[in-house]
Amino acid sequence: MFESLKKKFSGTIGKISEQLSSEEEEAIKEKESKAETTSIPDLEVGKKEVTSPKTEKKEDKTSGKDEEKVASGKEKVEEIDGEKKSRFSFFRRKSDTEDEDTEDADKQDKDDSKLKTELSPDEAAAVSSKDQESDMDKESEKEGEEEPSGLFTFATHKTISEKDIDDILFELELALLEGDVAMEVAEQIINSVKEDLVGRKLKRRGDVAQFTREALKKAISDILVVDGPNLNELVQQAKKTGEPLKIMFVGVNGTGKTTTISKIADHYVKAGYTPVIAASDTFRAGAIEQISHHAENVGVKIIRHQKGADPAAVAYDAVEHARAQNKELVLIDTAGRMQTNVNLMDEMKKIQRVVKPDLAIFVGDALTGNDAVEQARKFDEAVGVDGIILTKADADAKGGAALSIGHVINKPILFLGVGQGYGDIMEFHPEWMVEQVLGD
Ligand SMILES: Nc1nc2c(ncn2[C@@H]2O[C@H](COP(=O)(O)OP(=O)(O)OP(=O)(O)O)[C@@H](O)[C@H]2O)c(=O)[nH]1
Ligand SMILES: [Mg+2]
Repeated sequence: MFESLKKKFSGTIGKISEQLSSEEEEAIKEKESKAETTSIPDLEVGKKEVTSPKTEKKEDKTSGKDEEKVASGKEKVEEIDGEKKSRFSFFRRKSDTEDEDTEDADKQDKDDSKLKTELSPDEAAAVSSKDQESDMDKESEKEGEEEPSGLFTFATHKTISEKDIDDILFELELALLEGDVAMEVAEQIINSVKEDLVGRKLKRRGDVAQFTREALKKAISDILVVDGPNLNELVQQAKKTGEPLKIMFVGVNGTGKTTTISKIADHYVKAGYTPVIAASDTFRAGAIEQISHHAENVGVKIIRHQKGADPAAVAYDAVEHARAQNKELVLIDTAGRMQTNVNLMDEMKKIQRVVKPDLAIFVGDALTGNDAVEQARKFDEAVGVDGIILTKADADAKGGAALSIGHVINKPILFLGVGQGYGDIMEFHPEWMVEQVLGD
């Protein structure tokens, strides 16, 4: 279920991680090359002035060897001629000529400013503050503070910028649209992820993947969590009050209304209730027989009239029956109709006027993606939908409708149909869906 949606999200996590980890790797390499330079013990003290170079032993975790590292004192090498300052060149080899040193210092300055121009203002500020820090007496650094393993200080302060993730999120947006995710939903996901990620500081390896996963989780949860009725509570309440809960199921042809009603009836019979079904699809040939057959299978009473009878009258009789027999639940089947068919939409409104159902549930076929979302919109406009059941989720790899439909009409998905058997229905919980599409 929803495999393709899952692939898209995990692809995005992978791409963002890759994008940023390559920068981390570069920084690590740079640090390692610096470490190599520092492993040459002789420091030039002639022409260059290295002020109070206190050294301490620090174990090199990668090589296992001890190496000398300047831990305090002014680490900056100042040129005698006074023009250049090398910020990152902590050490100088004795054999180096002055020219080479000047060249090195020049290069370092260039690298340094290049580094800054490539950085976002936040990152540049982080580097500048590092510069200042290196000017300060390192004695003031916290003793024994552990550096995150294997990361250069720049990398530990890498801040995610919009530029880092823009292209990847744009790709995700396109992929979501192709996967039948509604435009407004795709946009909201992208904006939310961007807002969450931009400005976050990466401190250790794996942060970026974790942050991206969290940002996606939040974005998807925000989309999926929609307030709505709690069917179980409503049925319980109906039992207490003696007034049956009346639910009308609506949707276009063949989405699974009749099958779903049978599943719901079965579900509540097993939970100790006594539903009754109204065979209000008096329009399609075979519809009354079909639902009668299901009612018999799951052991519930069906109220039926002749084919062509007034669907509202059938529903009315079913409600009367439930009241008389103290049944808690009336499930009203209706004929499938295209949302564009004005007459049939009006007929549905008549049932509503006559019976005043407590809930109108839109039954949509998950496989129809965006169409299901559009249908939901139209049915909501016509009768005011209270909740959604999405069928055939078992065969739906895309997941676009499941992700979008509730958000678009601001009504929750109550159940998912996950097969053709009576037991193939599950309550829908947003956390479950988030786990489906972002779980490991
Ligand atoms: N795989 C799968 N098939 C389903 C599911 N729900 C319904 N179906 C199948 O979809 C087909 C149509 O189901 P119906 O219940 O007749 O659909 P309907 O909306 O009542 O159709 P109309 O009354 O003609 O509008 C049947 O073959 C069902 O078995 C589901 O969750 N998963
Ligand atoms: Mg039907």
